[in-house]
Amino acid sequence: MANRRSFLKKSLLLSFTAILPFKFIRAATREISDSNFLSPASGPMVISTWSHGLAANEAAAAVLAENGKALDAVEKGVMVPEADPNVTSVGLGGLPDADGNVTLDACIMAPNGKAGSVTYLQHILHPISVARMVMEKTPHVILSGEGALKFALDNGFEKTSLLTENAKAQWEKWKASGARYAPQANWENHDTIGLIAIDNVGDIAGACTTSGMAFKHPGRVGDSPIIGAGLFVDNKVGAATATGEGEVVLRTLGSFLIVELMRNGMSPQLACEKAITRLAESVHVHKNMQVGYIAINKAGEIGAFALRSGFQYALYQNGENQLLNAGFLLPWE
Ligand code: SD4
Repeated sequence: MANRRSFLKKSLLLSFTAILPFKFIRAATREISDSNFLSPASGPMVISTWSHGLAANEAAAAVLAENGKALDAVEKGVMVPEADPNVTSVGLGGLPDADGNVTLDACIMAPNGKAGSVTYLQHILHPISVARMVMEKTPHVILSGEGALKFALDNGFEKTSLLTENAKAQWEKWKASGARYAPQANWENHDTIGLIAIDNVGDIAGACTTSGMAFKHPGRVGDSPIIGAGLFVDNKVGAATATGEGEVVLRTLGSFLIVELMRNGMSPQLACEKAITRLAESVHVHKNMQVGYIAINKAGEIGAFALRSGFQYALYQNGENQLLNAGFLLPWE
């Protein structure tokens, strides 16, 4: 009954807003958005995907401890796995595409709603910083491939070899096996980093960076650099970020969906669960498919959920940094 009443209230407001000028529309929609009534988080927080998120959280938290901004914190945070050769799914040391080239996707989103992204970028150690520069120095949101590389080089970034001996050996083994590309998203400690931070003034920013799926088709771009798919931030509501098989995150626009569900009053946990169930209902779920989401709302409540078991996330709060297991929808077959 209560649901029906709030649905009617929303419908009435929405049909009414169709004839109102913009200023009034904003006031009306604010009225029906429960999450706007949450009081802001007390103290800084950082949440990120997988166990490599622990070190990333530490770096982000160090920025926040100096009263730094959420935007600086998320960039500094994800730069840690980007530079770590032992993380084989992000930046340096990332597993290459089918041709043996390491190609990187990254995006960043600021509390003011601005966003920057690079896709299919090669030879640059910190794609997240190039994405930030796209946001801050250009009128664009996404730069891709050769154009993104040219932009980076023109702006002082240097070319680096990103293919480590280990990644090269894994690629050679894969090639020698004659295997065709098949998505395998749940390799322990081998996945995208998505990181969200809330700073001391309660502002929210997010960053997401990856080398994408190992041995992917050359030219392939995943969900991670696509605003609304791999990451979405709305400073009034909250933020969400994704890891796992990018194609299905792209087709269901998971991070945007989660933030919209939170805008309509859903908790981050329920919103992550809803996004996973929606995905499982709307795509063909194959036996190696994994997708994980994390989310946070303006009040600092968090959510995490995955399609399958094994998804872990790192949470930094009240000076404590811990690795947690997310709930999941389906067992591995
Ligand atoms: C992609 N979502 O490129 C990324 C890869 C990933 O766990 O997150 N793997 O599709």
